Amino acid sequence: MRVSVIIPTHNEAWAIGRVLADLPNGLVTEVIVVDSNSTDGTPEIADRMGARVVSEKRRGYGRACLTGLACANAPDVVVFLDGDYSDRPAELPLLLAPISDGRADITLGSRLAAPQMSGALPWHAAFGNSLAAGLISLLFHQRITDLGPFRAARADVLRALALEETTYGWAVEMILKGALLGFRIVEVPVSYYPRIGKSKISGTISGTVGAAWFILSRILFYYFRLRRAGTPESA
Ligand SMILES: Nc1nc2c(ncn2[C@@H]2O[C@H](COP(=O)(O)OP(=O)(O)O)[C@@H](O)[C@H]2O)c(=O)[nH]1
Ligand SMILES: [Mg+2]
Repeated sequence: MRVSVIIPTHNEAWAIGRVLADLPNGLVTEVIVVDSNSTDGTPEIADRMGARVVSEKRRGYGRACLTGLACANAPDVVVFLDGDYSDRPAELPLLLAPISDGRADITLGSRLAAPQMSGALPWHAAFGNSLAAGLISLLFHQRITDLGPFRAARADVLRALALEETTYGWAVEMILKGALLGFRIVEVPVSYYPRIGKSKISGTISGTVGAAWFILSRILFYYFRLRRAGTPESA
């Protein structure tokens, strides 16, 4: 199984080395670090450690993931992982197992499924993620507990989803479209630790407001699209 790991980074020099060092040997075919304008040496460290570094000057979390996806070299499975060492790369096999066993098309690492490391997720992020996951469970009948960034999917499934969210909507687009198209989404509990370095998203006001808006609006957009599709057209 060819596994490509995509890591978006913006100034993660203190963390990226540990993230790359902890990726399990032998499981990963290629590692792509998609860097946006870091000024702290992140791309140089990633390059020294053997990752393929792709520069994406346009900011946006989803944009970085999409650029990485476009650069991946014939993967069977694509893994998305943050570069801040909050998730543990050593837990990658947990995400791959349901896919390689043929039980899942998409696996989501949930930080909220098991008792959480205290303080690792800011309270508003834990609340927002639980709320969004609850809404998705209710409206899409797709039981999830979190919208975590550490996730994996079959490459052909990702192609079928035609992902296009370039910012915070990335967190939900894969899940909502995956559920609508009937793909098997399986959640696995992962551990989560306080990040190294400074947050670019949930630790900022603009990131928090932007994420809340995009996530909620996308959930409602796809829900109403689902309802329209399920309602016979009136003549
Ligand atoms: N390439 C790229 N990476 C980004 C961008 N914004 C955030 N990241 C990276 O995305 C990951 C998640 O961001 P983070 O600050 O940890 O968000 P948080 O977990 O919500 O606090 C980290 O590896 C960041 O360096 C961006 O605009 N471009
Ligand atoms: Mg983070």
